[in-house]
Amino acid sequence: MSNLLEGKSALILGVANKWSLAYAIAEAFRREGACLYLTYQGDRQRETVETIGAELGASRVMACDVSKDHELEALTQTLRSAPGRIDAVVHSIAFANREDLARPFLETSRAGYQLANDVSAYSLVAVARACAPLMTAGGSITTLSYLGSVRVVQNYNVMGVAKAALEAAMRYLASDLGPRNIRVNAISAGPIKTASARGIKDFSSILDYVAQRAPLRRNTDPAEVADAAVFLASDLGRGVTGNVIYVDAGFQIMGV
Ligand code: IMJ
Repeated sequence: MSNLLEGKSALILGVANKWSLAYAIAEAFRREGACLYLTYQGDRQRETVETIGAELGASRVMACDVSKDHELEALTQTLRSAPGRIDAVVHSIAFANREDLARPFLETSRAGYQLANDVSAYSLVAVARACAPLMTAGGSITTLSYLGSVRVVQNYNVMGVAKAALEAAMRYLASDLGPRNIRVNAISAGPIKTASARGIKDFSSILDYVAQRAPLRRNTDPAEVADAAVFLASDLGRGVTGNVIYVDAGFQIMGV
């Protein structure tokens, strides 16, 4: 594999550190010849992502908090001046209050529900609207989801509901943007030890449970998720839109 993304410009939102799925995706996109545009959220992440961007040979690293409309408008303006055209967008962003991932879902507050849905689901709509005008040659928007959107997963709670909204938003966006030859898909990754999984109760036992039962009898590697993202962003994925692709060692198909 090489040069599948030659001549393409890719915007990747959600690199926080080297364990981020967005990082693995950025690495794979670079390997395939894409020009990278990375965003980070807030000053705390700035240095880390700038260092990562420099190591990967990213063309640009920008601040963007997807919960702020004016920051997305500024992102559009910045990208309009260079590179001018975007071919691929990767949305790898989620957030819920930690307490909402620990208590019963029944206890979710209105504010906690709204926060999770705003940052984790609505942000895809906002990002798509900000980027679509720059995707003048068509292109691909890919978001990251998780099985908790369609099954009950212990402790996933409000994030599961937000991922269900994210997957539905992905389908409506695919319908709206299809006529412009912009494809929109989700990758539903198996559980992976990223910063987003750190401190989640019993995460290691979830990893063991999945590895024992998945058809491939192992967990998911970030590089496998990244290669699926390459496929979707590349011309190989030209007929695929509105889909949730499971990159999960097959776990999702299993019943008893
Ligand atoms: C997260 C919580 C509970 C169970 C979980 C996860 N499982 C997996 C995850 C089984 C795989 C990770 N995941 C898929 C996520 O979408 C995580 C989102 C997340 C994580 C945190 C932790 C720190 C925090 N807020 C968060 N918001 C969203 O404060």
